Amino acid sequence: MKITEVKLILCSPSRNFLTLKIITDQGVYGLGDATLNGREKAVATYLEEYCIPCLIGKDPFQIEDIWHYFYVGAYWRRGPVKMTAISAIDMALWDIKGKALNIPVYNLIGGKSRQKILVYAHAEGKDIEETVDRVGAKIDQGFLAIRAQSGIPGLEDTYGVSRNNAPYEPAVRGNPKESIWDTDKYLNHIPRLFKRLREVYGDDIHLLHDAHHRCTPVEAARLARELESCHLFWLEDAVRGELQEGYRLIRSHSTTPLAIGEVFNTIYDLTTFITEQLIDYIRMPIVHGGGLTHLLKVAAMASVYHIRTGFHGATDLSPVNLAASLHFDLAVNNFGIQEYMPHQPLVHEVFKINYEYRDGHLHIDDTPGLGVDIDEEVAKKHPYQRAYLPMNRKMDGTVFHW
Ligand code: CS2
Ligand code: MG
Repeated sequence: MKITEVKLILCSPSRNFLTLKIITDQGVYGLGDATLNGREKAVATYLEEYCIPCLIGKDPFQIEDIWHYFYVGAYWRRGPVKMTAISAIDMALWDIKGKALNIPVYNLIGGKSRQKILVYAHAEGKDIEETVDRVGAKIDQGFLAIRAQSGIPGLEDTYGVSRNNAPYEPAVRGNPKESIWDTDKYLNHIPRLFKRLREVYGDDIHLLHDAHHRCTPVEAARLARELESCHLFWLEDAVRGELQEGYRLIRSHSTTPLAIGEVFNTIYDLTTFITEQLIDYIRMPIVHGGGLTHLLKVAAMASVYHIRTGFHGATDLSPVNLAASLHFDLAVNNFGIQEYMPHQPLVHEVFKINYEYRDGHLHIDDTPGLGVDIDEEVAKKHPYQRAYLPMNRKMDGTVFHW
């Protein structure tokens, strides 16, 4: 089997997605998610200029060799653009292999370690009481794990909370939206939110929170310690992760489980986190973390240190990534939880999916390969438009983490 054609499908059914399609001489094709929110065309250019010409003529079954060809062969290492391109190629090759062998991808990577995949939903409100109501609504939908984010008194808006109840889609068309941020207001507010949630819903529901990279280590240590009595499933992105050893301080002050990694793209972003057991869950997703090939190695290393997976699964990661994640989640032993933020209905006019939500879990069928498809004609009806993620400024105007 040989690769004869490679296409990029850039579209925007409610938000931008970039999809790679690798076509072979036997008519079998594979799909890979290549979406990097706010930087889609950077990945498209990387693929068009530097990857696609080298893919033509290759045997798509040689997944491991092709991964290293594009990782080592490029000379320049790591980074979200390069690794998203490699991830998309990797996903598409696993899709081809599964289709050619008539096997769902999970059966190519070890088979089922479980029958269904625990997911967590998002619940957010403008204040504590609205967030409490929104968590209750998710419990009514059968979710067993819920991430709670709320507006912060004194701040006009904050990550994770949509305005006027619209579906939360942070990337906005036009220049980056700038918001005002104040960490002190945030740190005073969040413990109140979770103490209230435990008062209302008790201890059984898994509660999660995303600090979204905005604390310093000592601020995160304070927050994690104050949240200990609320027994969170995890506190996510407590501190930005470039300084891995920064998590030693949090770890020394609290037993609140910690998750990180959605902005990471290789194992090298995680080696200290893993070997010093500074975290409990790895969020680095298939679409940005080097594909199934790399994440299998990451999960294997993590398993030695009692660390589980908790893949990123926001709406800016496409249904192709979610399907690939679900195959992975089914198979690996040290699976923790999968983020599930349902895509808008319009997205499913473009992407045909083989998974569904039931009773707090996602279920994927045995369609060979990844099991998803893309309708290129419908995709053409939703052209790409540049969109940026927001950014924050502190009260004094200093640029800060969103
Ligand atoms: C968030 C994301 O889902 C999460 O945990 O951190 O919504 C993140 O803000 C977006 O994926 C950024 O594109
Ligand atoms: Mg996050």
